[in-house]
Amino acid sequence: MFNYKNVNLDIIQGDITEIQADAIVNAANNTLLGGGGVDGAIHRKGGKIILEQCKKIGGCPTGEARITTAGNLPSKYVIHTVGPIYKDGNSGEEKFLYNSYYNSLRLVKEYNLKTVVFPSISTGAYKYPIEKAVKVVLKAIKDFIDIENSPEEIIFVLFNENDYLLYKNYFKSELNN
Ligand code: AR6
Repeated sequence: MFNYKNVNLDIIQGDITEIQADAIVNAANNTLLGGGGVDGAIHRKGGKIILEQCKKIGGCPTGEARITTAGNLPSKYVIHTVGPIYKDGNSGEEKFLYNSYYNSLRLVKEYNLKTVVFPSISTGAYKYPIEKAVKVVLKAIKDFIDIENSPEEIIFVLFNENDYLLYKNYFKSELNN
């Protein structure tokens, strides 16, 4: 467990659909109509109410975020954000990824939520190199905490052991605790 200012930062290895929190974040696509990876798992386990709400929302631009119920999942809400597809690193990917985390946290605050769980957005099907992504992630959440002093806890869930260890090592090297 790490912390930055008053916010607890946890890094765990596992399946995001099994975690109980106020909100889990979905690595969605612009249609918000589902897909593979985290998105597939969330819609499968959450049930069709999530898809129904996503249809009403009608899509989401890259870097933005939208919120729905979590249906049958143990959390209360799903925040759907769309990370960038990684091309060459010079196509605005960093800013889009930063915005995905930052705008998700804005919704967490707007809904008065205390705990939120993030997967590693864009580092699967969207091919963002995770060693680059983790730097953007920590920058975005620190900037948000600096300004908003919220939420109480942010959990990062990594699916495989290499990603988990990479996150842990990076957070350890950047945060003095
Ligand atoms: N729990 C936690 N992490 C997971 C899970 C899970 N159940 N399943 C996969 N991961 P991805 P993206 C990890 O591809 O790169 C979808 O089709 C995975 O190992 O889910 O943002 C959408 O509809 C990887 O490290 O998201 C979009 O079209 C990370 O989650 C597209 O994929 C993200 O992988 C979005 O691609």
